[in-house]
Amino acid sequence: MGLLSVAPASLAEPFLVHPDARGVQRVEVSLDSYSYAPDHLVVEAGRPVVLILRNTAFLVPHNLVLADPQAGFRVRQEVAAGDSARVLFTPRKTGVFTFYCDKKLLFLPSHREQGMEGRLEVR
Ligand SMILES: [Cu+2]
Repeated sequence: MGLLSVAPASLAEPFLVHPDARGVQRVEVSLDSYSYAPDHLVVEAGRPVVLILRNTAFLVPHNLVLADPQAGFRVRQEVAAGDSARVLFTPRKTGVFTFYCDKKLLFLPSHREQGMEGRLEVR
């Protein structure tokens, strides 16, 4: 186990989401405790994006919050442990936007504070 190393999430390659034949940019994102994979998505502005969120954690509910109404996002999607959910939006503005999980148990740091954060890069 000690010999295997995994790159920290923040060093992962940006994941380029390619539009399908209908122009939809569909990507599956895994939610685990406490990370997203991939955690750096690159999409094009003006085309619909579909995020398929899969919570692969054991027992721990997670969510994805991506809020910037001017840019076309007003996402707040809960995903129960072992469950999946689908989110659809069309980014209108280019830029780099942060998404995160705001779950938190009393007295414990939030999931975001434990590293559950990612970036949506709109080109
Ligand atoms: Cu979480």
